[in-house]
Amino acid sequence: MNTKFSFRLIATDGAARRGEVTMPRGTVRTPAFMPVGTGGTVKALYMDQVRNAGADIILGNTYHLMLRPGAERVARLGGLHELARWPWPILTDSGGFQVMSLSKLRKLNENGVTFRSHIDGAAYEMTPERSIEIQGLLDSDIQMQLDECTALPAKYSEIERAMELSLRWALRCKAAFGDQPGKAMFGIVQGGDDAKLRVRSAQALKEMDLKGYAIGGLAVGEPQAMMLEMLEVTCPELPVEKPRYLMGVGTPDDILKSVARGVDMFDCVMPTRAGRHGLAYTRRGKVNLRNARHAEDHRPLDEESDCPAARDYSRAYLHHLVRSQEALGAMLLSWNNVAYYQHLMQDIRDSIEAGQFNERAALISEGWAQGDI
Ligand code: PRF
Repeated sequence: MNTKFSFRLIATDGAARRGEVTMPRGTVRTPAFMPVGTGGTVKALYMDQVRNAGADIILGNTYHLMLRPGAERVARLGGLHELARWPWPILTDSGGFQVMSLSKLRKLNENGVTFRSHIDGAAYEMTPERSIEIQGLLDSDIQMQLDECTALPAKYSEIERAMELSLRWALRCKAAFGDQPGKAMFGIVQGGDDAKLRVRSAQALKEMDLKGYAIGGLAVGEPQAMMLEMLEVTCPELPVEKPRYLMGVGTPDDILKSVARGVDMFDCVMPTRAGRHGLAYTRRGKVNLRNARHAEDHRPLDEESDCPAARDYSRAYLHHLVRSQEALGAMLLSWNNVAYYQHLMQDIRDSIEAGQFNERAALISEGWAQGDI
């Protein structure tokens, strides 16, 4: 068994990278997409569906789990893997981003952030040290530093302040994490839409010699072209021998274009959230199952898929389930979408190994452009 956290590059094609992140609980094939399991569940799915769809790792959230059921309670229950019946790797976000987007009455200072729970209004304090402590109680394999993510557009001075604060918090998180060979703590590059700040952040984090690097503060209101420009300035500053994770991204198109610029890992609520809202991802683009045109359509979403949700149920039935707000509608569409994203990643990995990434990416985009008939 592998006792150490490690990353190895298997192949590159232009800036696109095919690699492997290995840790005691398993190996993550990159480029990887991590389904989001916010509160200890990938919503509407059994863990064996998530695993069989091809996921090597899922994401959990410090913020949600500290509020409910509580980090110490998760630890007493044997940790998040045991509780949720997912024995493979788990990455946890640090909480800062969710505090800023979900909680009430938050106050941020040098030491951390105080806030009230969005569930019952109870007061909490989150510091870099407490975030790492919680992620340890959850027994997370890849832990994230506490950071401050600035929503865009924002003033330069505000972006700079949050980026510098995030660097100081990275140092505190590194110290709190200490030496845990089987696990990793990733730093998070911030710097908004400013190239100079992005470079400063990436270089300072590289100096800290962390086991991996996330790119945060993107997909927060800026156009896709700006996000891609920021990846183009950030990725070359990061060490080639460490994994790179673009947080909270994205659409299949965002993923293709980010892989082309050197990103290795992604997470997004998109496949599961879209599934709960009646939207299906397919090779021919997004399909809205609410639409009346599906009411008597016998065809499945994708007869060639190996996912039963895509292959074995008619669009007419899915339409009926979505319109009647049946739980099974959300379950089948989430399943289809998680499988679609995992197939996309497998396709990307294979094409990088074959030295055909650009050609394959163009074909995949052409498929979406054809549209669903
Ligand atoms: N920081 C953290 N989590 C995140 C982000 C960030 O900047 C984003 C931004 N897309 C998503 N999730 N800690």
